[in-house]
Amino acid sequence: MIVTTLGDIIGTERDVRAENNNWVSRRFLLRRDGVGFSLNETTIFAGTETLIWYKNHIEAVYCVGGRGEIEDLTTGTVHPIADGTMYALTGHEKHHLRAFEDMRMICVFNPPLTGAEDHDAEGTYPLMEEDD
Ligand code: 9YT
Repeated sequence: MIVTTLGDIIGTERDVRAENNNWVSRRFLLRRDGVGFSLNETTIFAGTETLIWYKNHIEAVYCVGGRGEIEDLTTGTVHPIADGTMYALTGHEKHHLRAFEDMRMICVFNPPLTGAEDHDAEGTYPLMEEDD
């Protein structure tokens, strides 16, 4: 059994801040934990817009606080996000994520993140061969 608190993660290598300062991701479960997916709590900061395109991963996101929207760039559809909204990028949809307030998001990735992934210019995470 793995039992962890947010306080255990803050300030460690599992506490990853985007280079563009749009978000911070606290990575509770990573590939090395061996459960087959990764689990993060991400805060998307108010006033930010982030381009994301997970070509190599499926991500499911459950919002537990704050307000924003996701624009599916494959269709142009904009979906509001608030506490209680879930979205799953089942088609690797390229999207814009906009936060009107700080949004707390619980994020699951398959395949699991390995450690320190940050978005590249396209908003993609590489498929890592080795754990960080
Ligand atoms: C919701 C989302 O995709 N935010 C970007 C960060 C990502 N969830 C992560 O690495 O935790």
